[in-house]
Parts: sequence; C-alpha cells; structure tokens
Amino acid sequence: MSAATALDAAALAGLPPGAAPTYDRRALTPGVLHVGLGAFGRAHVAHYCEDLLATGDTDAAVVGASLRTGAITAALGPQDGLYTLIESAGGEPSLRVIGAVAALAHGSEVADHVAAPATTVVTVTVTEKGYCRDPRTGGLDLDHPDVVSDLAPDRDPSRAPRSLPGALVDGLQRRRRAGGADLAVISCDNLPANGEVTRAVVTDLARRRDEDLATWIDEHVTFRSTVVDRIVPAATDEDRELVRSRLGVVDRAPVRAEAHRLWVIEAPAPDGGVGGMPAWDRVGAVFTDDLAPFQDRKLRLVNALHSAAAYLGLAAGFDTIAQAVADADLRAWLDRLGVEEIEPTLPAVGHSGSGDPAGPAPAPGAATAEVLDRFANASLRHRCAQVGADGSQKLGPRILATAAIRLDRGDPVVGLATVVAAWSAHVGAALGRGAALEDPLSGPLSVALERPAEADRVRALLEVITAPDALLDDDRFVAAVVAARRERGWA
Ligand code: CS2
Repeated sequence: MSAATALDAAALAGLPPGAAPTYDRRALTPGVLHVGLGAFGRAHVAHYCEDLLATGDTDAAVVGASLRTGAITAALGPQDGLYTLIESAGGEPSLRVIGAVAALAHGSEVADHVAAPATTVVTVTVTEKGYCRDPRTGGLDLDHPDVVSDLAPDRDPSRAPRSLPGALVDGLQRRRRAGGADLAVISCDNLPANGEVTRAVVTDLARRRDEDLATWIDEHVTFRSTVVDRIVPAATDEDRELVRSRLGVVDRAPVRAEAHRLWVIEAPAPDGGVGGMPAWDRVGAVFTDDLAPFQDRKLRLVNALHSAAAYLGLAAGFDTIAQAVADADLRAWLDRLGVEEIEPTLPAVGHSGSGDPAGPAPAPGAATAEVLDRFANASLRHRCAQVGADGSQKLGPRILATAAIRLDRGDPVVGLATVVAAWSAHVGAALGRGAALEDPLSGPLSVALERPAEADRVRALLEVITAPDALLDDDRFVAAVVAARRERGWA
C-alpha cells in the first residue's frame, strides 16, 4: 500500500467503498452539542447521530466539545472532526468513518454553543466525577476546586469555566439574555437519575450566581435521564494501525467498540416528551417514560459485574477484562455473583438488549451470561485498570445499592462484599506502592487506610465513598468485607 495520508475531509473520497459518510457534510448545521469527546461519546451518541444523518435527517449533526483544551479536540481539528469507529463483535472488525462531528469546541467556546440558537440539545459524557456533585447533599460539591473557581466572585467572566455545571450555566445565562429557545440537556453517564443529577448541580450553581437565572432554567431547560450501554475501551496503537492498513489513512483518534449498543432516553408522557430531540428512536434509541428498570439492570448488573471483573481481575494479576473472564474460576465466581446476589434484586424486565421492558423475561442467569459473554470479547482489550479507575464514584450505584437491598431482606452479601474487599485491596496496593491511584478521592482514601484496626479501616473507606447509611449502620456489611479481605489475603 502507498504511504497513508492523514484522515481529513479531503481523504474521504479515497476511502474504500462503504467506509465514508454518505451524506454531504458541508450542508450540516449542528443542533446537538456534545460535551465530553472521550472514546465513549464518540462511539455512542455520535454513532446514533451518524446513523440518523445517514438517513437524510440533518438534525443530528454534532458540535463535539471538551471543557478543557483537550488532546482530543487537538487531534480531531486537523481531521475535520472525522474519526474511525472500529466495531468488533469478536470476529473481523468493521471500520467506518464517522462524520457526525461537524464542528469542534473547547474551553469558553462550549458556553458559546450552549447559547447558540442552532443548539437544541446538549448531550453529556463527562464520567461520574465530571458532575462535581456532593453525594451527601445531592447538590454541587462546593469544595471542588473547579466549582470554587467557577463561583469565585472575582472570576474573570471571559475566562473559560472549568466545571461542567459552570460551562452550562455560563451558556444558559447568555441564552436567556438573548431570549433563546428552550433546551434539552441529556446526561449519558453511568449515574442513577443522571438527568436529575445534572439538574441539581446546574441549578445549584445558577442559583448561587443569580436566582432569576435558576428560575428561568427551571422553566426552559429539560434535563433528561438516560441509560447508555456500550463497551468502549481506550484506543490502542493496534487500532490506529488497523485503520492505516484497512482504510489507508492515519487517524489519530479512532475508537473501538463492541457491536452491542443501547440508549434509553427518558421522555415522559403526556407528549412523549421528545420535543427538541433528534429522532434517535428511528435508529435504535428507545424513548420511555419508565427508565428505572433499564437503569437498574445497567448499573447494578452490567456495570456491577464490570467493576467486579476489574477488581477481582486486578487482584489475580490479569491485565484485561477479557483475560479475567477467560479464567474459568473467576468467570464462575462472577456468574454466581450475578445469578445469586444481583439478578434476584432486579425488577423483571425483558431481554436487556431488546430495549423492550415488556418483552419476555429472560430465564434466571441469562442476563448475567449475556453480560459475561460481552466481557469475553478479546478484541476489546479493555484494561482492568481502566474499568477499576474512579472506584469511589462507581461502587455506590453499582455494588452498594444492591447490598443495601439484600441486607434489608436479610439475604447474604458475601459476593458483593468481596468486590468491595477487592477494590480496597486495589486502593491499598496502589497507594502502598506510592503509585497514583486514579480516583478523585485518593487523598481521603489514603487517610482512611491509616486506621490501625481492620474493621475501622473498612468502615472509613466506606464512609469516604458515602456508602448508604443502611450499610454503615449495620455491622454485617463491614464484617463481610473484613472477612473477604482476610480470606483472600488482602488484609
Ligand atoms: C465501565 C463502563 O469503565 C467503566 O466503568 O464499567 O464504562 C462500561 O464499559 C460501560 O458503561 C458499558 O456500557
């Protein structure tokens, strides 16, 4: 093959058949502002938008935004927003260049686009910690350095906001002043009631600036919760090499994802509530007035098993999730966790991939097996360390919520407690080595680990991650974590 050229608009014509967008990108006026251009946002929201654009619907073009001057906007700029989506179900991957990101924004430009009349929807993937939320109050974390900076009375208004709520509030303030139209803000992060979380932090920050603005936001901005599901690991050099060899272009920002994807968006009755949103339901997204069953299944089964595979995998010395679940003993253990401790606490819903909560209920164990089969996809190379990052933000909704339900019923929590024990071992090992722990609460976690007594240490770790009172007030959970740490040699 001749030397590869850089991927950009001019290179599209030379791509192999079927790999390039089929619509005219020059004719697009983006109506969707997507904040958080990490691999997940590019492989999920932008992919749904791409599919919609491919049907001839021009409503779904995206301004891809990162709050900071990120590496990703720097990489995508010279590529005219183009990047390759590598989909791999396990066999030969399929490659497709995504053209939906028609413009890029970073820093203070994010607020410009929130204010822009063309923007009708803001979608968000900034990870759990990006919301700057205080889990104790449900409002804004007023000690968060980015929030402190965005709320500083002497803040230079021309300087870019640092936090997600700060950027949204800056933009909404200007949208209001300009007499702008209503807006939908759609969170796509793995948090329960993510729309409510977004509403809480945004209105909290707005109120501290201007009470009238908070009232305007209440009346004119819809915050929708969603459930998203697609495994999208960080891209590797091999992914970049695959694009070069298959498409003949150099892509600095490809993404690799499994074939499975799910997007369920809260759209309450009576009007179906879909006003202002592109018709994503035409390309597989589901609008529903009852998100809860999807949310429980996603966070408390899919994500719970993911975190379990990550921490148990790390403890056993595995690098990737696929390697961890390829271990017969570990897979059997994860299977028992799903079947015995998690599934019995989930509301009865249809097959997790069908998007139909009224569909036939799967046989016990089927949902767990389906999830573990997805994890077994060795072409994904999803590192246990990546899934294990930010555990303080993830364990609550994924593991502790289910433990609280089980304790309330008087049911055993050995497996769930073992996941917490494995996480604590990971935290202890990373901090003990003097290595950086990828977690926004690494400071308080390291203080908690200094407690001399085992049970105090475990309790202190749980306090740092704001475990529900139901677990802290009940010695059974702490005792189960302590027992798992001892039994596994992690104490
Ligand atoms: C993972 C998720 O990194 C993580 O915490 O559990 O990103 C997971 O891959 C997705 O939620 C799957 O939909």
